[in-house]
Amino acid sequence: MSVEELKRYYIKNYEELLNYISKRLENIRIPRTRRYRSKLYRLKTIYAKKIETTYNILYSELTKLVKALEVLQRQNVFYKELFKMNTDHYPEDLLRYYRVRIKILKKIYNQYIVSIKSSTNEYEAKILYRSAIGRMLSIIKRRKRLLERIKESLKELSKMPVIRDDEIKVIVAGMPQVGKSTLVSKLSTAKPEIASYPFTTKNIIVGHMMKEPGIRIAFIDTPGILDRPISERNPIELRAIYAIKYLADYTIYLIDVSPSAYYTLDEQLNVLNDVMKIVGTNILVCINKIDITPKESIEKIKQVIGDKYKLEVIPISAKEGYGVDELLNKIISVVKNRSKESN
Ligand SMILES: Nc1nc2c(ncn2[C@@H]2O[C@H](COP(=O)(O)OP(=O)(O)OP(=O)(O)O)[C@@H](O)[C@H]2O)c(=O)[nH]1
Ligand SMILES: [Mg+2]
Repeated sequence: MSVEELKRYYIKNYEELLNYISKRLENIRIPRTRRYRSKLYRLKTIYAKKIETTYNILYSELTKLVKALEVLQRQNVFYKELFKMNTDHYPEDLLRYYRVRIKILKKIYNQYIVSIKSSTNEYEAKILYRSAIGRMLSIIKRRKRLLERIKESLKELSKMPVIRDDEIKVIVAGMPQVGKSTLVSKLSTAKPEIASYPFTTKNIIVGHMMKEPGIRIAFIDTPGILDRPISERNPIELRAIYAIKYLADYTIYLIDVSPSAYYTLDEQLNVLNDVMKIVGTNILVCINKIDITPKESIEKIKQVIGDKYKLEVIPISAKEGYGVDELLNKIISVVKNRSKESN
């Protein structure tokens, strides 16, 4: 059961649904046979058919939505939090809401289908018909903006990588352009896009590594995070923050202090602070791009971070591969200790 399964549920928004329903209603005709000789009877039959068709479409649409939300509800909390970010609601709340809507829809349908059949003149039948369609549609129309957001969010989530609960999740985080994607591609099977402009990576990307049997590590590449308050962060940065918050078993924080670095050390340490507010000291700092960084800078920064944060620092070059084995060994030893502790 994974988020990929959400692909099976294409949710229509209000306008799409309305279009679909009106097309279907247009095609409903009753032949002028003897059976329908009475004009009233003929009209009532058409109205009843249209009410029934509208009901069936709305019912199956709402049922599909409920099923999709049930799939989402079974996923890792990470996806549910992203969904909450996009829609302002957790799947469980919406499940409750839409299950109630289905009940209301049924009630409206049952009520009108009876009264339309017993209506005694054309005018009355028409009024009943219009009111039935209007009331059934209003179930969805009332919160059409919400429906749109649900649709978009489910679509987005269905494209996200699948994260298994049985693997150790190592998040690679940092400001834009520090070399996160380069490192993840070195460490794992993932082939993320690498480029020399910020925000190249817009989604989380997962690559796997199996160094020893039984140890399955997922390296998770994340979008760059800027040095600014959480309320100003864009949805792309928030994906990274949510991955750190809800997925990380361990975090690698990359910094770039090479002469070509995009951001100052202070900015990068501010973001490190933000990340540490989430994961505590469950984090390892890597100074990346040591192939183009002066030795003195590396030593100085190692010391600053060691003193200030009491964190271990490993200098690496993700591109050239320097220090990458050491980093991997470090991660594996942390992971092993962790699984010993939890046994
Ligand atoms: N010299 C050198 N360049 C590197 C190293 N690691 C990454 N780069 C370069 O830095 C640039 C950015 O690398 P990415 O891996 O795309 O950086 P990122 O952190 O994923 O960037 P965003 O996805 O935009 O946040 C690319 O041009 C890389 O080739 C390194 O160790 N040494
Ligand atoms: Mg990247």
